[in-house]
Amino acid sequence: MKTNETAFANAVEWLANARRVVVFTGAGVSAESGIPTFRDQLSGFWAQFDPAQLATPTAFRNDPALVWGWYEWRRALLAQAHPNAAHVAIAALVRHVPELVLVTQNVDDLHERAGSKEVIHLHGSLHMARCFACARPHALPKCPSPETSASRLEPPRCCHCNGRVRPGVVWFGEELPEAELRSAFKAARNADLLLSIGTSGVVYPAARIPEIACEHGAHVVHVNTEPVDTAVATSLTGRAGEWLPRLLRAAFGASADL
Ligand code: BJW
Ligand code: ZN
Repeated sequence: MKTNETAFANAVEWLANARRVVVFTGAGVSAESGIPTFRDQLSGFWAQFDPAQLATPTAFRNDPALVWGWYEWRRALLAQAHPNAAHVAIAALVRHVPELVLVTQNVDDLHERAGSKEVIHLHGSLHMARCFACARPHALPKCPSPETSASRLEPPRCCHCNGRVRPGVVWFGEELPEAELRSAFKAARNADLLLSIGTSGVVYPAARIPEIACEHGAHVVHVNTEPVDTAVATSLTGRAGEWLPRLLRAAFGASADL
């Protein structure tokens, strides 16, 4: 693997000359905003809860109050969170490259709150809910302040069919939104630079996006607190909130406008 210095110099040059950039983000981009990631050993959601118990349609069928309570707790946590320096740098990047496509696996709205427009959400949103039975959308009330831990909560009922309301996110075994996935794959095929920020890259089909970009000749740069072991991509090891502003300033100088 290349050192951070060499990797950084390469990343700066690629970014400064890039025409079509894809930024692909995962839970790590929101970690510095206080939103737990999924798979970090100490703080990740999965360290406390078994994902198979919470992020599947079967889990919701078996114990809707457990699942709804967990998502409401996360929604409350998000309401108190703010975009961090990584979200801000990504939002600023659009002013410096001819084409930028932002694709996120996250169900939070921190990219939008930092100023990014047209964010492709592959795994849905915490703010969209729908009926588990008839799929009609359901408006969510303002969320309560977060308790110290998630607690059980009965989901609301659909006003059309009285079915249970479920979170508008993509669970394991469910299809990703077709148009969003198609747009993301297309952008990856056309990219000359792909920045993969704060994702473990283990969940498919989203994890295909950096692979596709690489297969089509793009430079791929991973920014992650853990070293990303890859022969073909470049890896910047450390926090996204530190690397991204540095990268923009080095590529675009004072006009980086962060
Ligand atoms: C920092 C940092 C800092 C920390 N700075 N970095 C091929 C092979 C094997 C299995 C499959 C396959 N294709 C499909 C599957 C099955 C499955 C899957 O991928 N399983 C694998 C886990 C094995 N995929 C699916 O089921 C998908 N659906 C599907 O394939 O449907 C097919 C179908 C076809 C026809 C009919 C029906 C179906 C759906 C996947 C949905 C994923 N959903 C979740 C939950 C969303 C809702 C919610 O939020 O609760 O999405 S799971 C969870 O993982 C969430 C995330 O978006 C996703 C990715 O996680 P992410 O973002 O990478 O987070 P972490 O925690 O893993 O990583 C964080 C990283 O940040 C770490 O690396 C840290 O080091 C780093 N970090 N702080 C920089 N400050
Ligand atoms: Zn309904």
